[in-house]
Amino acid sequence: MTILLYDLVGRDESRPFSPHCWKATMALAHKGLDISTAPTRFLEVPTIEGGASKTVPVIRDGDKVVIDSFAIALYLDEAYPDRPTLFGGEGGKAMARFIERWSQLTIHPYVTTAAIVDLHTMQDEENAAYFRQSREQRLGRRLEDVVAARDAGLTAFRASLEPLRSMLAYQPFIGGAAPLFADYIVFGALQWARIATPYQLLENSDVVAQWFCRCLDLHGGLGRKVAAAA
Ligand SMILES: N[C@@H](CCC(=O)N[C@@H](CS)C(=O)NCC(=O)O)C(=O)O
Repeated sequence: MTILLYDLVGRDESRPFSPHCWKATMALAHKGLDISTAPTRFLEVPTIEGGASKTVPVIRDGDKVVIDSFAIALYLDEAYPDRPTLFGGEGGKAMARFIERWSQLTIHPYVTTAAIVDLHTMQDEENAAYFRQSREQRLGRRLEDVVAARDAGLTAFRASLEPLRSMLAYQPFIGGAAPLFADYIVFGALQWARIATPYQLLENSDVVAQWFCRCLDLHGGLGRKVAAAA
């Protein structure tokens, strides 16, 4: 059976950009499950599945609707135990939660700083107005004032990735020899940046950039199906 993924898009349906939806996309591919996607714009999110969620990703698998990227990965491992694991067991689930919090609190704020104006530009008129209003309220500043800080923050952002960078001296993926959901969590954050903005967050020589390229190659180059922002 095909699993339906509600995937966040802007004006261009072929450029899904949400970090959390990318986590779900990679998790579904890791499991080798067939999917169809429902391109969803910000203002459509509250209407999907009868108003089941305020955010995407949301999946429908037969009768089952699952909300939240982490919950989706947990569900997929439980519902499809014969497919490749996303967590490698209970300890893996707990540690993936640490990676999720680290990514959300360390990587997401800087991607927001770097890409917020480009993310606004990706939306159609109605959704751009919603995006500006909701984000300016959340951030307490105009989008243009947020992005003005990106050059000043770049060195500190790159330094903040040192735990990941130094780990990559031991193993090619966060999951070890092969990727797990923890890899897709961090991948989602950097893929969000890659699709939204041409601003270069990582130097090409950075081992984190090399790990990210390995993730782009996974599952038949799924991540590369959307070109980097130019
Ligand atoms: N914890 C949730 C977060 C999902 C989330 O924040 N999704 C954003 C898109 S990246 C969203 O749907 N936002 C709706 C809005 O801002 O109106 C998850 O991991 O799925």
